[in-house]
Amino acid sequence: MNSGYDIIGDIHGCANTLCLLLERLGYEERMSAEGWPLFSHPQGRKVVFLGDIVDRGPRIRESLHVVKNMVDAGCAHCVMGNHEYDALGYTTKAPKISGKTWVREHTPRNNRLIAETLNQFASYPEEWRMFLDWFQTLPVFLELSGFRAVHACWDQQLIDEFVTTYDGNTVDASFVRDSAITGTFAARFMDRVTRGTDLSLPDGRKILGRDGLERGFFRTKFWADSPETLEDVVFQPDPLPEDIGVQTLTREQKLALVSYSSEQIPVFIGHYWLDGEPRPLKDNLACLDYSAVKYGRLTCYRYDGETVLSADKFAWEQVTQDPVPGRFD
Ligand SMILES: [Mn+2]
Repeated sequence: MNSGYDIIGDIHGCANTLCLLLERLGYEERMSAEGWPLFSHPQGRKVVFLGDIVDRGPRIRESLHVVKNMVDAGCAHCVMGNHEYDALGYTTKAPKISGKTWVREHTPRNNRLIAETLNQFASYPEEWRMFLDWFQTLPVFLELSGFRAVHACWDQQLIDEFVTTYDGNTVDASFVRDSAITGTFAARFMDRVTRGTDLSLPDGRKILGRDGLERGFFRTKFWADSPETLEDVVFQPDPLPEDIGVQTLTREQKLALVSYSSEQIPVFIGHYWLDGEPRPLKDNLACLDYSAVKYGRLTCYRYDGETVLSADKFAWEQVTQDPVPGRFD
């Protein structure tokens, strides 16, 4: 008897924190045959992981084992994050016509982003291969009873188009290969659901992100109600320069935005590096990425069928610089 879902945001290798959070939520641990912990809930609650298990953090391999064990045992679902998609792309040869060698090119920037993951798997190549095969099976969007989950953006139009053409919610290897070709449906779809929407900065301007990367675009909300200015749609830790924020959205920009109206069932997303006290962003939308790997909070929403989300249903584990009573050393 399933009695609700605990939806958990981006883990990025914070495996000790993940175990603490699962315990806080009442999950009980036993050992699986392979010696990795398997968490399950005595009342049959299940977890929905919002993707981005890998990259950046200290215990990526351990995080993957904990998450996959739960999924394999039927105790959790996990949707694909942009970092799992990137790992697939990084290890998949691109079609010739794309002009690329790999679906995700091995540029210095991309190399740096995946380095931590490859490092931690350096002595376990067959395990890494196994997890890559597993990433390929992850749903890219998920609709369960009463709510939806996706890593970055629920774009109903693209999702409908996907379901009509491909039937289901997973992508196969050839879809990933096609996504290397600019302008294909596969490219637009993967980018939209795992990375969300963005707009270019006007006049070729660039801003330096908190993560040290320079970008010519900014992330936007897909749930803004009747936005008028760039400031109304920006959604990222780095604010827009003031003179840009006040600019009015053009017709093209408005058309490019995706909307998620208040009448729709609740949707949960990760991806956006929020900070501060977790709370719903709208009655029917919550982001559960509170920057755990940057000493933020590994965050969960305890969902029990409600149509209006509530601030008191968040739970989290604060990540500190002090070593946690670790399961994994
Ligand atoms: Mn992330």
